[in-house]
Amino acid sequence: MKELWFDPSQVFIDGRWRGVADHLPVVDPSTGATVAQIARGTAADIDEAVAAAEAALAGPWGRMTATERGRVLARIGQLVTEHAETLALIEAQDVGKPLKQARADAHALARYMEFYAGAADKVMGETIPYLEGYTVYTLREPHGVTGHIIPWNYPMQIIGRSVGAALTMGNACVLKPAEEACLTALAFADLARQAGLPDGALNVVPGLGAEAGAALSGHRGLHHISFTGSVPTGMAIQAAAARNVIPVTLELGGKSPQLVFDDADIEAALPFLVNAGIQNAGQTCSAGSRILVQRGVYDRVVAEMSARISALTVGPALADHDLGPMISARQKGIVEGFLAKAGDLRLAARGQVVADAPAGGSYVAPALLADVAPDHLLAQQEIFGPVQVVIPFDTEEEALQIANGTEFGLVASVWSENGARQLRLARRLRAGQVFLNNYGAGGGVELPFGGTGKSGHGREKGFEALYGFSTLKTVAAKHG
Ligand code: TXE
Repeated sequence: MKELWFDPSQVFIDGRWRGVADHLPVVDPSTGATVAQIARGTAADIDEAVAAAEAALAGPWGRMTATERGRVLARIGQLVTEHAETLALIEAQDVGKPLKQARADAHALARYMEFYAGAADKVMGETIPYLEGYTVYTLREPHGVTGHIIPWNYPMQIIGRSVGAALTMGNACVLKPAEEACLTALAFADLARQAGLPDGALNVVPGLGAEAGAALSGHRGLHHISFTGSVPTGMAIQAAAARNVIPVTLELGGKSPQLVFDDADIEAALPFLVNAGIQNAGQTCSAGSRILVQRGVYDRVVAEMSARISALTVGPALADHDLGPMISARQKGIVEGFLAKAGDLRLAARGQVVADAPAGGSYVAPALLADVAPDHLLAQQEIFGPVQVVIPFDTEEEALQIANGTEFGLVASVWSENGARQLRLARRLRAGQVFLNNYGAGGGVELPFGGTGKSGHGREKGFEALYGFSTLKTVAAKHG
């Protein structure tokens, strides 16, 4: 891959690149071709990375003031901005994202650095009124060594919100990116090195989940672990963390509902009803993939969504179609498996894979399924593909029951011009984020993000992440 300026087959530990014995292929999902090699990191590599992180905390990184850390983050953000186009080209080939989405991710990564650079010296403790003769105050301190296990769907965004916040608070990070998509994690590490991030503050060890991932999540040298990915792997990571009694942030899946009422501005809602489910070919944890529509506008919404979805094209990432391929043949198989279980559900629309799409690519045409019962498998489980389901409802109470009727609780949206209804539902919807007359709020890095139920716990993004990536110390001074 000509955009790579570093050797991606290495691990990045203690500020240096180093070769390894075994490698894994980097497959371009648009073509199925192997385009590079990455390291198959081992438990020994993870040991070395954790030791480097521990040493960084005792060295220049651990001694930096919050202001100095902010300056380093600002320089990283500047370099990310300067390399944004290169990063986007790398990500498009590695993940199969249409180039415009990969560009948006690169800019989001820069924006995370910018936000956290500014926040670094604005995280404060408090003084607490106490007994006569005491002064009591709190300090926000880093956990220490933080582990970051991330998935393949939004590597740059997730590095920004997780590693960015951890570094802001002065933690030293060990990052295990997903085996399907490691390249921008490695590129980020090199940009951080160029920006002057002290050695060992960020270490990146690619590898398999069962090998490098398990070695990291169970490592006794970790003080916190943050994971984004599937529910079963999240459960394994929480169990591993429990054995070491360390805090965990889990950002797992979702089946996020969008509630469309008869009084909604349908024209305004339509792009969000379509895009929230097909963005990144539906491989988005916060995908608004359950569309609940009140009967009065049901036929219109299904017809207009169908028209838009039928017009969508799917093709190679660099050709910048509406959708790229799925990340892998395996993920394509998972989505096709769900579609095979659609049974006699009404297929209201299907998009098109372009005729000249390479035969080896993992392409799935987007689908709209209508008249779906709320308890149907496809309305309950995360498909992680470009499949939107539409469910009719009559009353607000019924809509709420359906919306809250899965094991997830990540995001929800309400489309209605009735302000009282918006506020009522914002209170009662079971979700970590609720959007009123929008979906996703432009991906704002400032907005705390995370779920309830099987969607996980803990919050990333915004200031809330800085509290999660730090621990609170209470100091009580008795002075007579
Ligand atoms: O996820 P995993 P996979 C969902 C989505 C998808 C399914 C499977 O439904 O179809 O998960 O995807 C690492 N110990 N999401 O298999 O296994 C792994 O190496 C430690 C939703 O890719 O969760 C990778 O770095 N680590 C999701 C990361 O975990 C382990 C995003 C994610 O892989 C490990 C991705 C182990 N035992 C998939 N096993 C979202 N919420 O955005 C794996 N890993």
